[in-house]
Amino acid sequence: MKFSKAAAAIGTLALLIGAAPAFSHAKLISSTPAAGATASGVKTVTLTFDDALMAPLSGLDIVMGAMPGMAAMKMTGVKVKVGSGGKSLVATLAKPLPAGSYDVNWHVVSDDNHRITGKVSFTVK
Ligand SMILES: [Cu+2]
Repeated sequence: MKFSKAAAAIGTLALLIGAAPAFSHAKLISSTPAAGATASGVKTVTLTFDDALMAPLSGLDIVMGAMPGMAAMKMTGVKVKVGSGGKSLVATLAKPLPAGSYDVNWHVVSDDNHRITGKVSFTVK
């Protein structure tokens, strides 16, 4: 009798925990260009997450990879905003990215206040 009450309590607790994640940290779902892709004429980079982002605490840098005779270089003139719907970061460049390899280093904060970071790499030809 006691055991089944305890089991019932644990079952209820498990249900509550299972239902709890109203707050969760944001996960990257997709990007344009996609990770590992080779693209051309890239003037916009979009990262799409599964959760609404806090705009003041979310952003990204686009870094052109090192090439013979040239160190890695953070691209300037990049405007970053949270896209309509609140779940994406949209970076707009003044001109299309030159040929090279790129890392997009991103950081986002969503409703659980956790700062999540990651990297998306792609190539421009
Ligand atoms: Cu979190």
